[in-house]
Amino acid sequence: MWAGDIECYIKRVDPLSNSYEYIRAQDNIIDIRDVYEIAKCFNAVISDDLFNSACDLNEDGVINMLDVLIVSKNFGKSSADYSSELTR
Ligand SMILES: [Ca+2]
Ligand SMILES: [Ca+2]
Repeated sequence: MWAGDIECYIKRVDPLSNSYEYIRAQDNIIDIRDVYEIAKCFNAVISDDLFNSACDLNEDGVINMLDVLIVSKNFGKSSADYSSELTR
């Protein structure tokens, strides 16, 4: 998947029972939910309880603007965009 698709809570609907649950997963699209995951642990360093390694996209041990930039670079992309990128 594109860098920036962070594991977050997504709604999974069961059409048979018409019920839903929230599961923690990557949804294969870079959107506002991925930005939100970074916002929740913004400025955290690797020794902090708040630190989420999934949000440290450049793996430098701190969640900051550099990680946000990686998300913004791929913002709006989904797995369906792979083929169009490859043919450019
Ligand atoms: Ca996502
Ligand atoms: Ca980082």
